[in-house]
Amino acid sequence: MSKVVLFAASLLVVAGIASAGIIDPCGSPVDYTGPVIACLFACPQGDGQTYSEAGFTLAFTVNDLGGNPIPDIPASDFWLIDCDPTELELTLCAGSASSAADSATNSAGQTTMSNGTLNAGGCADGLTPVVQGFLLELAPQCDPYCFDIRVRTPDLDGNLEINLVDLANFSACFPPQLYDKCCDFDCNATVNLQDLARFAFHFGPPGHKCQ
Ligand SMILES: [Ca+2]
Ligand SMILES: [Ca+2]
Repeated sequence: MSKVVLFAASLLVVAGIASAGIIDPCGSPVDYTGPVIACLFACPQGDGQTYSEAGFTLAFTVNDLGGNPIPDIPASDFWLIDCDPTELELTLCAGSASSAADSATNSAGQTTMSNGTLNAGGCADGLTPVVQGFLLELAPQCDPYCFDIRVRTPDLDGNLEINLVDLANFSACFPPQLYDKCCDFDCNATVNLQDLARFAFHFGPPGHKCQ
């Protein structure tokens, strides 16, 4: 073997070591199971719906840049963010601590999100899963996933507390006022007594806040 070939071979070994354990965001598929458009009712206090109560589950397989599964990623290293914060805005309690996977990844690099809640205020029309800061991407085009999960919360101004400002905002979208999708907590295209009941349950004082 020539010196050049040996050098190239050692470079490949080093590159292999360097890529081991580094998440490949485009090589780590996420399977969504649920309705075509899901509706998740969330609250900063964390007493909104679980993902399974909203009818959906996300199943993760996390691989490294060499295509090998990454085990033992802590559940708390998974979270969800707003796909499109330009139109609507979701506010997360303590950022990445606002949501988590059900468990650490297993030996196949797999875990799910189904039992947890999203502890957040504001409003969103889609969610992107994040693992250790990497936005996971749909192959082969490698654009971040944006799952059609509508997030509705009684914290209408997104300051992470349900108070009189939110009551005023909710009153401003309750009939006969104009429809506002962020006040439609069950995403059934109307704001009615069911939505009011949900608002009332989460309304302060003492207020529902991040824990
Ligand atoms: Ca608020
Ligand atoms: Ca409604």
